[in-house]
Amino acid sequence: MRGIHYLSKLKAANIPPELLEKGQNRVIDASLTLIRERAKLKGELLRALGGVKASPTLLGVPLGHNSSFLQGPAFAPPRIREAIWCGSTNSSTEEGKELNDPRVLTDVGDVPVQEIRDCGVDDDRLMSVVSESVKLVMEEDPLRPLVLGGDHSISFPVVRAVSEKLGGPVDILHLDAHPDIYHCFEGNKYSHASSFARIMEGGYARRLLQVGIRSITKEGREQGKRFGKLGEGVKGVYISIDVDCLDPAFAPGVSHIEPGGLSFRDVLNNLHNLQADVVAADVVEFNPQRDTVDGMTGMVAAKLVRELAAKISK
Ligand SMILES: [Mn+2]
Repeated sequence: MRGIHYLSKLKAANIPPELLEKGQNRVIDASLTLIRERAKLKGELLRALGGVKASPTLLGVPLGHNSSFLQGPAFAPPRIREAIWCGSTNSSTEEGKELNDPRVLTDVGDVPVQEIRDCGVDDDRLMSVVSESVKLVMEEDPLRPLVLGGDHSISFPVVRAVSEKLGGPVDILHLDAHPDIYHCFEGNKYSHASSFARIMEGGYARRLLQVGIRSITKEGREQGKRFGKLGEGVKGVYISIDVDCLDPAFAPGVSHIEPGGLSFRDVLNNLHNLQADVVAADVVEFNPQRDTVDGMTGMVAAKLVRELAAKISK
């Protein structure tokens, strides 16, 4: 995607930088306004309905450019929504919650990642916009963010916002084939392979419990190993699910196919057995460009979101 970045190649040195900066600020303000107003409306409705303490709220972050390989996860959020509401299955979760009930699942839309980048906004600022969007959701009791990625780089700005908003670190349950704790990957500190290094060094999480890891280098092993009961003595538990934690037999539509993974039932058992206050969650790395023609991985990602919604809602 070129956008305004392309101006430098056109030698547009005569364009005043303030002109670009002011325009970028307006676009970012407009983007945040739509999320803020939708979150406000959903929060007001849920508080008027009453009897609800935690309502999972979808926030899409269609960002794929921090992938080291393919960028298809940028196209995932609309595919996941489509599969959540696909008529081939009903709207009940496995433990009997009703997704049609706005107390169980609501939505504030997507952070317009491509539109913001198209204006020449860099990643420092873009990541702040993602964090700000998550905070706008959390501003409205009882909404809790259920974030649709996107590649795994989005977990850093999301967890940062959750921790800053709650005023302390969380514990993280991280399901993935990969540890994603490279200090820097290919020179990119925001790489999808470095998100948990940024989270841990920022103090946004106390514990990181990784499940499903099967593609780990020596550096990865050395960066790991610290663990009691998840969520005790912290502000709550954050769940991050990389779809590639699953064996590719269950979820072929991912960028990094890594055989020997978890079954869908293994993942659901992990979720259902977790006894903790889940404050927010994400589902990342679904790549629709690698999915089967019938959209099988989209349905898998959607079911992960549905079951996470059941886990968060109360
Ligand atoms: Mn992964």
